[in-house]
Amino acid sequence: RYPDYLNAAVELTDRIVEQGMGDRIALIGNGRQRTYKELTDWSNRLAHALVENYGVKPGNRVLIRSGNNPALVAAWLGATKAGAVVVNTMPMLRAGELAKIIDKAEISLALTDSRIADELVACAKTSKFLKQVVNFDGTQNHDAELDRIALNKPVKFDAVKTGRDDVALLGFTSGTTGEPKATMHFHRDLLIVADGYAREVLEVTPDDVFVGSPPLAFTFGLGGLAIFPLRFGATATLLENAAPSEMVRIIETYKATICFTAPTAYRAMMAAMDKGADLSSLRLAVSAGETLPAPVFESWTTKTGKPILDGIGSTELLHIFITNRMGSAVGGTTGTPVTGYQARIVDEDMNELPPGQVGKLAVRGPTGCRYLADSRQTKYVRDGWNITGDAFVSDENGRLSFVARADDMIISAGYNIAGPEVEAALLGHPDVAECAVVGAPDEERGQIVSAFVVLRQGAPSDDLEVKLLQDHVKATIAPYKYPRAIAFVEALPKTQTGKIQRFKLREAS
Ligand code: 3SK
Repeated sequence: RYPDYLNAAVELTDRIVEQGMGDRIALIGNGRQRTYKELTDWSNRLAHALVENYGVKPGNRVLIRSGNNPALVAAWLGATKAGAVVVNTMPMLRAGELAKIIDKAEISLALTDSRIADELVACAKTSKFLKQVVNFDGTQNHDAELDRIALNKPVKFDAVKTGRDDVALLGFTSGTTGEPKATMHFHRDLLIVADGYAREVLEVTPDDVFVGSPPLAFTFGLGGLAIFPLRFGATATLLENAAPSEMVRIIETYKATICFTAPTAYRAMMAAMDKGADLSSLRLAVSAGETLPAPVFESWTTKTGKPILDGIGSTELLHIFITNRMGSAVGGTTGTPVTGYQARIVDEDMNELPPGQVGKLAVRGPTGCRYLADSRQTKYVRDGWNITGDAFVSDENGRLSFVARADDMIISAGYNIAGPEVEAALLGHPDVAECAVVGAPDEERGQIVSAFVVLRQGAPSDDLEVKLLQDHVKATIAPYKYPRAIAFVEALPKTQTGKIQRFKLREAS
């Protein structure tokens, strides 16, 4: 239902202005607000600069490096209008990690927030592909090279007439091996996730104000904090430091209505509510990236009267493809497929398993999965189905529940134990702030359940507390699942997207 030719960036800016919404606020960040008209003009000027001064041609891959700020969004839209294939990268990546992405995507031009240019400059010295590193000012307080050049360009730009199936974005995923895979997304994919999930499930309107923590370099953040608001003429608030306290401040200041973040942040926001924070403007809370423990879902629902919508997506499929919905959300479940997507629970031979049986989640839908030049395509995509690394189970009504990352199943004395189930039980104890459970090698049992626990302030970290938590788990779920080892830690290791790095804990066990 999309025309043969479309440029997604035009649909997210110029088209909104054409619809009479030019004066509405598109972006808030770094102390400034930008209307749709301003964002449209800004991205058009940048597109001129990229084509005329840096020689960008349709199909060229352009890397962007920045934290979440309006300048990143403008650069992404400008490069997309110029017909480039954009690779958004996490601001924390080091030169070695960037070099792998640059090589894989054959990137010749990189645009960077001037505050974090060094690692790219280092890459350019040795890269066989990267020839130009161009600075922009992420703070919008002073000019960097790209800003100065763009300032004198016209505000109208004839966007490159890209085909709807031309690649617009490469999403990088590092997986567990550290060897990055790039997934290709077409111009139409960027609109499908908005017209599907955001329209159908979130029912976004121009009056919505989005807030959240995921980096725009992660497609969860790009969707939730840029594509979804811009598709509907709504407002995105962007935070370079999206600590829960900052999100609370933004919600209170701008009366944000939709929040995208991970379970840990929802717990911290509930603690802020206990101290008087007013989050009543939120009409929707979305959680993904980590499975949402049922106790967090229950407490949030009790406190706010609204559910957290847990969902699962992937960089491969661009955004959320299975989700709970308002009015029917059930804690501890992930929900049902978004319209247009199909999900199956399969065994190793791709046979579909009946309800109640745990297997691997396979998904297919209009937005993926297409790896760029990667022999792993045949391993991860079979008959059009993307085999995820997640163990899931479905009930008789087709409602799907996450069981564990395939790697997070613990086999102890012949029992199959899902780490996340033990985590959910531990999180039900009031002394536990956060936890992660892994299998640790054990001579007698093969593996034992080993828990790493961050305690709430004031809880004692002694043998009695270990016994208390073990007894709590035994009283909550089948006793054989209790953690035989418990270590109290200050913090859990996490990726930049907030996922707990259980492999690091496994190494430490
Ligand atoms: O569930 C996830 O981790 C995810 C990944 C990419 C895009 C969207 C989501 C929710």
